[in-house]
Amino acid sequence: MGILKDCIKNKEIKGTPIWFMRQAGRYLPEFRKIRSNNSNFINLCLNPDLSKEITIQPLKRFNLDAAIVFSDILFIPYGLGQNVEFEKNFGPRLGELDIKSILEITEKDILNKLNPIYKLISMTSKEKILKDKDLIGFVGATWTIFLYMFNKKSPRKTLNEDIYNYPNTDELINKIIDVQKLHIKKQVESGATIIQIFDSWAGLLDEKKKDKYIYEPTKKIVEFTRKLGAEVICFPRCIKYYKEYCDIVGPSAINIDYEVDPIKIAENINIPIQGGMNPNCLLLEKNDMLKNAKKYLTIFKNRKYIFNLGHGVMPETNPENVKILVDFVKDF
Ligand code: 1CP
Repeated sequence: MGILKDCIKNKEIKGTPIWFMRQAGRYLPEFRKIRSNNSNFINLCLNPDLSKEITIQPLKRFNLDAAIVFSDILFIPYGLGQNVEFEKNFGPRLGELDIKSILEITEKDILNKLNPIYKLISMTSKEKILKDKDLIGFVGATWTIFLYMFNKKSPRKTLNEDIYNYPNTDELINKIIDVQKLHIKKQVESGATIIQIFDSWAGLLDEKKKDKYIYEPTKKIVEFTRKLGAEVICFPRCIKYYKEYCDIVGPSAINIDYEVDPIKIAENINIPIQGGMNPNCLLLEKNDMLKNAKKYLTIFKNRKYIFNLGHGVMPETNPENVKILVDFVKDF
């Protein structure tokens, strides 16, 4: 456990904790090397030796305060028996949504599929490089998982509204919640100290439906996780109701996207804040990048703030810029 968890728990800490979403991945040549020899992304994630190595790669280069488990939110549909593949230049492609077999699948079957992830977490948590640092486990939020399972591919910018008429919505949502809880419990037992909940497509939901699809399920997951003794960071991306979300869902910390005004967030939300800066800033010339970082650090200087981005690191990012940014935040 490290300063990230201390910051979330409102303890006195020195400096600003920092980590990045997608800190492991295609912008790192050492990742591309492993990836080029492992064309099947699912199998790569389910290989604990390789996924452990990828998880700690960014910590070998940069002075980060946490590692995030190298895995994917789509392991929940995968665990439920829906086929999941990642296609080059297309993204995820999911198979038929066979509701009958999904509702019948047992915990034992699910764990048989997901056990390599817990082995990866357990192995990674024992690495020396993580001493006094946090290991972040994660799940996709119920709405985002339901959306991928229904849509069978990335929705990109538009929602297929037929999702609201899916006949087995309640049963499927309850089943997803069961697997989310199981997956979180196993991650925490294996050594994850913090859980992040990614609701990447929260912004696509018709706001009038947020109680059913976002608040009710996410509140359950957050309460469950906090009872396990882990802290929960929620990232409901591109919503316009962050304050109400925090009040109702009750996460330990909230990650903000880059569309929302950080000044308003600082004024209205009292829990620790994470992220915000546009990942494109890492593609700018050094001084412009740091000017943007300074803006976030200044706005949140009297608050518990975890430096991160408003979405994941872009594949085009120069690792040298990441290093400059991390050192700048650490010296600020
Ligand atoms: O090499 C490749 O082609 C695979 C690219 C890749 C990677 C590196 C995918 C495919 N997933 C991941 C890892 C991943 N995914 C992590 C690892 C840890 C880290 O952050 O370093 C995490 C936390 C995720 C979470 C994830 N997967 C999210 C939530 C965060 C977000 O980006 O909004 C989502 C939506 C996914 C689905 C997914 N996985 C991969 C792709 C291409 C997508 C689709 C994104 C989309 O629909 O646009």
